[in-house]
Amino acid sequence: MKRRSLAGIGAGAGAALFTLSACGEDSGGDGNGGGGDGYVIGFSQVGAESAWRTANSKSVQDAAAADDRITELKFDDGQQDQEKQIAAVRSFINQAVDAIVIAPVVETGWTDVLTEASDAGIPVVLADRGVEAADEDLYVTRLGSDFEAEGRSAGEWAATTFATTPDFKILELTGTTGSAPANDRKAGFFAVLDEKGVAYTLVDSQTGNFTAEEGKATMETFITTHGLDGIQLLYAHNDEMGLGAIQAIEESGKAPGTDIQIIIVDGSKAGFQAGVDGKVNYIVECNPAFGEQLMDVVVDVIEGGSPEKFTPVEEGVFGPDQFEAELPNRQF
Ligand code: GYE
Repeated sequence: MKRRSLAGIGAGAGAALFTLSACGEDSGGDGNGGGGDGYVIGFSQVGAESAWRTANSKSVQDAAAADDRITELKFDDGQQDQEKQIAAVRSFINQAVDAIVIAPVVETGWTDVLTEASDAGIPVVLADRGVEAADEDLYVTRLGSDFEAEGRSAGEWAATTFATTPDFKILELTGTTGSAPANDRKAGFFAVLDEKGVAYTLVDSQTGNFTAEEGKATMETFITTHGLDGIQLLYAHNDEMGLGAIQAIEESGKAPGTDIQIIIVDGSKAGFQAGVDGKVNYIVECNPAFGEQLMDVVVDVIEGGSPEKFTPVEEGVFGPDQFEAELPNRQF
């Protein structure tokens, strides 16, 4: 493994003291985990809960394998369990990796382990999800989506679509409780409705933990509790929960996309197919394919760079008239 000369945390003084010999001879190692002399990175991933996540893991692993600057990416699947993620990060610290990448399942509860990484002089880069603002000094940068902007895009479409439906009724399937995308997709969505002065009622909002199974189960509870008559919109924070809910709606005898309109976030192949089938009405894209960009950020940080605190990945939005043309372009 390549050794950093000093316990810098990427930016600032540690960066300035990084010695050239550490990278001069080493860059251009054989990569691919083949025992070369490049960097060793630990990556604590959230889990494998969605097509988005699987595509994201593949993007990061493929990018690391193809990158001559990286000798090894130690990959740990946290199975949506913060304790498992913390244990993985501690193990990376013990192995004295060159940098740690974390996709934190929830926003809170990271202070101790981030402090341990900082004390060990190992820079931490957040990928995808963020942590609470109080811990901002304990990581170098976050590369991922602007989840609030995603929520705002969904809110813009809802405000326009239901502009002339007085007091329209909403059901919300939220992502993992306490996760950055669940918090921010909700906040952005309702901020837009409130700013625009649209009259709505949030009939119910419960988590589906970003999975199809839990999305379906929560939708079944919504249907039992409230029925679907008079409800105009389901806002699902990801594709899987939306797809699970579609099943529950169909099993109850209603037509998803028609009897109740549906917004999903991610834009997987399956999500777009549901759009082409008329079961989804609006898709907010969330882009998981940032592996190469992540490798550049991580190497930059190891070598003492001080990137912006947040780098957003590019994403778009899609309405019904774009679903069919876009489906073949989807990568996950
Ligand atoms: O939208 C969802 C996944 O954190 C952006 O996590 C990610 C979200 C994504 O489970 O499908």
